[in-house]
Amino acid sequence: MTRILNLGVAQLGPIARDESRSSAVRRMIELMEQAHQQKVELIVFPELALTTFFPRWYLEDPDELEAFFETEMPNQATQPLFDAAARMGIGFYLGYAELCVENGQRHQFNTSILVDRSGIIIGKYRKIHLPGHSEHEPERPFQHLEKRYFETGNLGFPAFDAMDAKLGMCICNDRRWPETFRLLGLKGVEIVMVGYNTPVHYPPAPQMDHLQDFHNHLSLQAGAYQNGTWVAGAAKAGKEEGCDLIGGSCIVAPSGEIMVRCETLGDELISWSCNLDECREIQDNIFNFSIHREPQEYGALSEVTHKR
Ligand code: CDT
Repeated sequence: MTRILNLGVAQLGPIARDESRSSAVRRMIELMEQAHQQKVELIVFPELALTTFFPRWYLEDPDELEAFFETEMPNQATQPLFDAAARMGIGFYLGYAELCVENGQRHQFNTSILVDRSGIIIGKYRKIHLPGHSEHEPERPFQHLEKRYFETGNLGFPAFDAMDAKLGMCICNDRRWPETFRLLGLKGVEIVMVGYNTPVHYPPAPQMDHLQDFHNHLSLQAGAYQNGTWVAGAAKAGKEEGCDLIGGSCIVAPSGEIMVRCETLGDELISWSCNLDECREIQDNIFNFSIHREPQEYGALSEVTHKR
């Protein structure tokens, strides 16, 4: 029997610095209710979806920084989202800033979780490709301090068997790296979920600003096609604290075609009935890895030193 999964992407408009998590969660539940009307089974929310994109500021006060992190999940503010998901029977991907203690060490990660249709966390991913810089660069109109505030993820690129599908996650900048999609592709993923916050203005190379939407879709579409997987990209979009973020949230088919995309820069839901068996049309043919890959020639890809 054909395997169809009704997939939703819930784009969020800006979240102000003083907007509470409860308010962001209320907005997400509204989108989840719309998704329920459309019989969505799995919904993708953005990266760092509970707060404003705080890496745009150099925060010297540790308490001020820590206030953007979650120390447990679910917690008081997010429990209503988990309850709504269980009530409606919708699984979800959610991005947030994670502060945890592992083996006696304190860690900060840019994290996403996968929650099943009964409201239970069944998967976690910690962002591996952290963009930006680690020191204050006051000459920039805004900072991108992910390298200062987060550690490189330590969970690899896991794939999860859930909802009768093979599911993978990545976060924002990860989507620009073919290695991300290929590592998930090697595990046979059928849907890759990715949340993002992408400023229109890229201070180190502003000549690229007009290409931000194009590069977003180029990356998502290439990742989908080259691995024969559905891809769902969820933006936090619009003018957030004076910084313009791209939208363009979309669902891409294994063929690389965008099947549906958001048209606004605000809270907006899109959905698509994804035929998971379409993955095989690519995975069994043009990108049949076991027949056509030549990994003995790819050694340099895993060497640690890069020279230009
Ligand atoms: N959040 C995130 O990873 N954003 C980056 C911005 C460009 S690099 C400063 C992205 O890849 O979209």
